[in-house]
Amino acid sequence: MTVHVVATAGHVDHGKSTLVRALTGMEPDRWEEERRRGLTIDLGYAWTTLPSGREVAFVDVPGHERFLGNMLAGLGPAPVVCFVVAVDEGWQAQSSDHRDAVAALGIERGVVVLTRADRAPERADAVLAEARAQLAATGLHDAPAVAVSALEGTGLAQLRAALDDVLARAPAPSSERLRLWVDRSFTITGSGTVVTGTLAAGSLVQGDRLQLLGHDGARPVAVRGLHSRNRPCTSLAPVTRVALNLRGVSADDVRRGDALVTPGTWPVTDVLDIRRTTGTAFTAAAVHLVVHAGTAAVPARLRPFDDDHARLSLDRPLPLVLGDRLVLRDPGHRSVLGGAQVLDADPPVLRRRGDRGRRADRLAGMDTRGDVLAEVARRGAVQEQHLHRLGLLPTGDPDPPGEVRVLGDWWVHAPVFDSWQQQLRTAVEELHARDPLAAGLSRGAARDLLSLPEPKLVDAVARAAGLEHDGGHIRSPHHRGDLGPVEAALAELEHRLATAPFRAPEADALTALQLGVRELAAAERSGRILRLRDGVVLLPTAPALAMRELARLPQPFTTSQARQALNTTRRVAIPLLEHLDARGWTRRLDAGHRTTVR
Ligand SMILES: Nc1nc2c(ncn2[C@@H]2O[C@H](COP(=O)(O)OP(=O)(O)OP(=O)(O)O)[C@@H](O)[C@H]2O)c(=O)[nH]1
Ligand SMILES: [Mg+2]
Repeated sequence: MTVHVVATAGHVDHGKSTLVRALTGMEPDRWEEERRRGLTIDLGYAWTTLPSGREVAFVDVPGHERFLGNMLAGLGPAPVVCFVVAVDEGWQAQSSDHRDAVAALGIERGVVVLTRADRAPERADAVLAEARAQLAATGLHDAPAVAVSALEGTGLAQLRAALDDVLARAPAPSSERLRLWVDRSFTITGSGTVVTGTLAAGSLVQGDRLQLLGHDGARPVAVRGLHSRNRPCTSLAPVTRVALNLRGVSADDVRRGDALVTPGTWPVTDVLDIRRTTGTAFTAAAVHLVVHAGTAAVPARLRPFDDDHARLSLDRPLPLVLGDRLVLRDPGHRSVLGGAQVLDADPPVLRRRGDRGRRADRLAGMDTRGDVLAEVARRGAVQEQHLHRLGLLPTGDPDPPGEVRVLGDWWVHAPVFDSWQQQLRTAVEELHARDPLAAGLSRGAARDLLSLPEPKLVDAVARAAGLEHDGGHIRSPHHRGDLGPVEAALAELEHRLATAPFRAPEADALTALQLGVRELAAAERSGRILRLRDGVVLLPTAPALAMRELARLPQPFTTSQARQALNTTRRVAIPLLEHLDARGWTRRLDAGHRTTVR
């Protein structure tokens, strides 16, 4: 069952926690210190059922500027917000910070709640007008607004109805690949490690094996148990608040900002190319920033390409993908610097002069839905799974663009594939010309020549190029006949065997002709001779000729009868008969007898 997740936002003391308390009957300020000081410090969690039966969980955030990081961890994964402004105080400094965060995160759904309405009912209209003006450039520009007094209970019914209405129109979240940003971890006696978070993408089933992308690397974990709103469940779909009992990790080793993911399905990256969506131009921004993504806050270095595009180097890798929203903060200031969207979670290394300029142009032309052809073109060859990971392919079995060749699980840009074929053909032909006896280009040499990312691709390129490949070598099918320096000796051998087809030359006769192992192997590869065991060399036609003679013999026949019929020696007859057995042309009955097979 879906539990919609709604975060609060708004200036310190404007009544966010009081509102959540009034709506849910639960206490969002979990800490004694918070209740004593009347101030939210960390995230609070509470839930209720709306009149429609829709379930909603609130993530209550602190308003005080000192806890901006906590606020962003709460707002980051939440798709909907209750934006609170107290009518007696009106718009304040942290109202602006939280507005900037809402804008940076691209949050488009929510309700504007005018709180503490009992204190200055006459100001409600003016405060709403101010809030509308301030939120005009955000996704909340046309959000419904409700005036509420949590103290007197007025407006709460209207607020519940407005929330119901907003949530009814929320788009279905993706349930494909899991990414759960952890916001809390603790130990429960008897159960062990529990982590909580807002499940915004992907589903969870008890027993799932996940990857924990932690502050100090990745480790496998298993889901022992699942809870949502303090109730045990066997599976959960997004969006919802979840608590997971994990096996394989202690509570101290999991922190806010870690993420649980389906193993291998997200790019985990510390270099990103991004586009500014809101806030300060990159060229005017500080170099050292803090980047907030999900519940994570990571120091980072910003290198602008221009006002709107930059390369971001993170202090630790995060599971981020095309289109993800980031909030950028200048650690020297407590406010939000602006927002950005990930354009490339696997950007190219920029080495040469002019690379930066070209990259800037390319980024300016990119859109956040991604351009799979451009990405394949840039990489030359890329695995389909990697394109999925980067968020460049829709789910299912996507059709590749026309200029992409699919080789197994690799997508190769057509011009690159063509040039690989051309290069391989040229290299093979050059080799044959240089060394007619060579077996061909080794697969390893071919892979190096083309800088192929995977050895398997060699075969596909060779096949497409019309080259032969077996026995670890690639050669031209046209490389037949002329064997260069050994051609004369081979012609002599052919001449002798043409007159006496089963009189295989003795070893010293081959030596006299200067036909060594290498020369004979080359001759065999080009189909000029047949080599049998024990150094027996015949013409490729010998087996068929032999069969003609053997068929005339009374069946079964002995080795000796065969030797006489073929007018040859035991040295040749035995390997030849074994060759015929192996081809299935003759069958051996016992130690001394064979028959021909029809
Ligand atoms: N009169 C009146 N007072 C309210 C109302 N809502 C909240 N308050 C008071 O406003 C003060 C702040 O309320 P909180 O709910 O703690 O405010 P907050 O926004 O959660 O504050 P932080 O979490 O610290 O940002 C408390 O003294 C509340 O009693 C209301 O509707 N009417
Ligand atoms: Mg509070």
